[in-house]
Amino acid sequence: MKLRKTSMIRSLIVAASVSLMAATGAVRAADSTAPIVIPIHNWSSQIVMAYVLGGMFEGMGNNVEYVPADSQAVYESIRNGDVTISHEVWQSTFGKSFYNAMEKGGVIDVGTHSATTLEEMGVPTWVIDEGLCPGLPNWEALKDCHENFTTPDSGGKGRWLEGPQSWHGDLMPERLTALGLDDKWTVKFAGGADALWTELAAAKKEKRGTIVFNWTPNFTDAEGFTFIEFPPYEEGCRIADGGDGTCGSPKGWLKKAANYKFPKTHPKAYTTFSKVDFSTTQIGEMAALVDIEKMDHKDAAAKWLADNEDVWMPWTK
Ligand code: TMO
Repeated sequence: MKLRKTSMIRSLIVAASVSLMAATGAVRAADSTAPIVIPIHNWSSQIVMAYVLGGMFEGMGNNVEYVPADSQAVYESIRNGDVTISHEVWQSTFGKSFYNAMEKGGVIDVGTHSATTLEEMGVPTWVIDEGLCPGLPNWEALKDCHENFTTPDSGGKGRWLEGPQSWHGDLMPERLTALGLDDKWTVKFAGGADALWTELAAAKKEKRGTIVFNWTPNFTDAEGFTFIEFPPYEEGCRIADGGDGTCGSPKGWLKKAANYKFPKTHPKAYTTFSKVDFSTTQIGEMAALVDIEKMDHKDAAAKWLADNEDVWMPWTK
């Protein structure tokens, strides 16, 4: 009886000290001095947020490296450890690459921002107010208004100005064909996001119709931009996923991803990254600092960090 009690107490003590060691181990573990590699893509909020997160990590004593990266191929780079994180995984455009990399192993889901997303063709709202395509935002209105959207390079068809082809490949040309609109409309790809904003400004000045690819959260939320409503998105509806390709984009999520070793190599930075959660307004602000205020991305990030300590400081604790 006595012996039994002693051994019970002993095993309790062992259990307690093991969990104490685990707890202090977790608290004491220092982040590796190896750099946290943050990708830089080709739209403003992503670049500003890269420097916002980098600034937070550096403030915690981490080393940070920024690498320009293709926004689709980056998930393979995260998987093999060349890149550490992705802080703006947009469902419509990158969901497939993200899940493909996760399935191969090496990429983890680090949570979802509060902001919900939409990446879709649309018009500045004044185009609707001016009656340049009666019936918008319903897509069927496009059957009857292409003459108001022709450009010198569009061969008499209405033009959709898509983002860079690196974002969606042939998603939009395939959709035009699937909807039976390709005899009246054609897709041109912008060289970069700036070309979309230049087009919005030019069309407004010339009071001509324009249809461009855009997304929310973005700086354009504040000015009034209306996304076209296509047949609803369903899993597998795109040509690339075996569907008929008529569907629009999902009202989607915005996630964070990381290499699976990040929680081990940089436990503090990982914990901070897991708490990072931006709203539609905050992401729109980051884009606006560059695309409206014309600030350099790094200066915009420094300003955002200075103005929003109450938002991000608690994440680093
Ligand atoms: C990924 N993007 C925000 C450009 O659609």
